[in-house]
Amino acid sequence: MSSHLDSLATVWSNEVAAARGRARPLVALESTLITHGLPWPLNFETARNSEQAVRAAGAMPATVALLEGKVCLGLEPSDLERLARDGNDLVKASRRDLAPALAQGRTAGTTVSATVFLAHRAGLRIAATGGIGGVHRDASESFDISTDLDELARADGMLLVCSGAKSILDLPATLEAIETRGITVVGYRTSHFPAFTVQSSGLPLDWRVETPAEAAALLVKHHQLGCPGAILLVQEVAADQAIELAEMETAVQTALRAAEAAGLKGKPLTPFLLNDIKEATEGRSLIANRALIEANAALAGQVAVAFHQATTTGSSR
Ligand code: PSU
Ligand code: MN
Repeated sequence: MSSHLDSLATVWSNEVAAARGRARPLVALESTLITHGLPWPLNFETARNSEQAVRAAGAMPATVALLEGKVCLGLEPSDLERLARDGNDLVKASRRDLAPALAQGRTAGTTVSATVFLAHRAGLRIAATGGIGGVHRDASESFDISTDLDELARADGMLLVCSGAKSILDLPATLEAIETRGITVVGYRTSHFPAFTVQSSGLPLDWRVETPAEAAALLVKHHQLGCPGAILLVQEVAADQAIELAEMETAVQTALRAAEAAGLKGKPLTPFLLNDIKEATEGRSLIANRALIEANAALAGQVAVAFHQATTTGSSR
């Protein structure tokens, strides 16, 4: 007898369903950066270019979002456009928001925590975003630590490509919190933890790889061992788009003061700070943000293809 608690169906786009049927490599793309991270129309262009970058690498992009109470993996272009246009009016759904948002038929951008959870549940293993959330600078008082970190610690066998964590955060504390949770961090052609739109935080990493195949080989071992949690594969924003550390620090300080004056806390804080920094850098933070998101999608596509090859030819042992 079928129960009312049978697990919830995922709605796949036609293309993603077909790719899945043929066991092609898939990449989950996060969607809060579309709804709450970037303004229209840059968000739409970035989302489309990211999908294109995954395709160019030979993999299939599956942008993850909630549409009118349904879990969607892979969006039709018109749905992607709607998410981008309606942006801030939509829900910013972290993993804990999923059940209420679905029960109430809502449309939402999914954060890293929700995206990784939904992708993992659907059997995807590679995902991409811009920069993860982490430990906020006032966390010792506010307790504001992004749930991204806990979800990454739970998403067994996932690999998330990102440019480290956002520069608005306390990055040394964020790296410590990542270490405490046992999340593996690997630099892609870098030996330092990137700081989102700033190339380097200056914080050293223990591990680095030079090629997508090396990243895939590491993920294979992670699977073979049955290691819990996700691997973070981090790469720097391109040099010609990067913001200098000193300039970003000034912008972050100003943004933090503005947020405090406005009494902002919790969910709207990160979008508020990103927007304030955009103004302080005269839009250059947006150009950097876009560049790193697209580059991370491209790398995720390459790693997905390499992982697919490693796991289907058995050449990994
Ligand atoms: N990367 C970006 N822009 C973003 C985000 C990532 O380039 O807006 C989003 C992700 O969805 C991430 C979220 O999960 O920011 C973190 O939000 P918070 O600090 O509220 O946990
Ligand atoms: Mn938070």
